[in-house]
Amino acid sequence: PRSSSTFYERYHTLEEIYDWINRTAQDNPRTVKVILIGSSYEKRPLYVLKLSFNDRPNRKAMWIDCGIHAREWISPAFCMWFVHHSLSFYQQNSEITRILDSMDVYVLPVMNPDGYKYTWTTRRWWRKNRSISKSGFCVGVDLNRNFDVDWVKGSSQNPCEEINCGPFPESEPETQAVANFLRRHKDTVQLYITIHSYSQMLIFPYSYTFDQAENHNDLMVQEAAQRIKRYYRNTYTYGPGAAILYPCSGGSDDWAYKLGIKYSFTFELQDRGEYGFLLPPSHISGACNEALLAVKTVAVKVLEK
Ligand code: ING
Ligand code: ZN
Repeated sequence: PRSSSTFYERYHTLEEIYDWINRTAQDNPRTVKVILIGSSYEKRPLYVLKLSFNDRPNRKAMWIDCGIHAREWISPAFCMWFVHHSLSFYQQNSEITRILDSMDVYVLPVMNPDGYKYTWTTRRWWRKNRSISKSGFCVGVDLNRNFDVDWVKGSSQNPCEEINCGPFPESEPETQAVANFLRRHKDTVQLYITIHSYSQMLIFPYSYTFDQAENHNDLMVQEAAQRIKRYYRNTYTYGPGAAILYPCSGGSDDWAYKLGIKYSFTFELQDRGEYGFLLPPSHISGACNEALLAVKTVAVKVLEK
């Protein structure tokens, strides 16, 4: 058997993640702040950690959200891994130092706390949030179909379905909280990353149309995929969502892009289907390290622009 795993190599309950958020801020009072950006349908807080390593004015910023989809447990685990790595390797690792010296980083570890909780207590395969439809008959909106971009095309208005886009754009409090925060910070946020699983893909706009993004060539992150291949021997595909996955509207990355955040990505972490959403804890470190390499690669690229 393997030697015992660390805190970051395990999956955590929602309560453990909330405790970790508070502890992380308490232990790093000069660099980490907790921002309450809203609350979920069931009134759980949506906390963002702001990492800020100096207070130069007009700093750039990047945003990472995790846990839009409840069953993708590697996603919140990645946000925790990323924060831990940033705090541990600032001034040790050159890339993370460079990034944190020039950018504030906003991290939302669990965008869908109600759904996440539900996967721990009741149904491991739950994807959506937990809002009750008007008819009262079905539960849950797919938050990654609820953003206000070409809303309803390629999704479903049936609340009983897995990819239900909700009754209207931004109908869900979780979507509103994120969209409002990004609207308020769009002048500084230059990079938007949302973490999903699984399939090992680095996706960028557009997903709602086959049109090419105006800075398509800048978004082609072959360098990130190549580095993952070289260091971790794992294959990630990359390209616009509509072309490499499936066309669909209401996604957060397309919405952030159209808001004006010109570097906008959906990263789909491990694996490629062997374990799928049930990625074993022993794979957390590998999955997170390679995703971290991709995040660092695109962040440095944004700084160089
Ligand atoms: N995949 C994403 C989904 O919401 C996606 C793919 C990316 C859709 C970008 C829209 C925009 O279906 C997973 N695994 O959730
Ligand atoms: Zn997802």
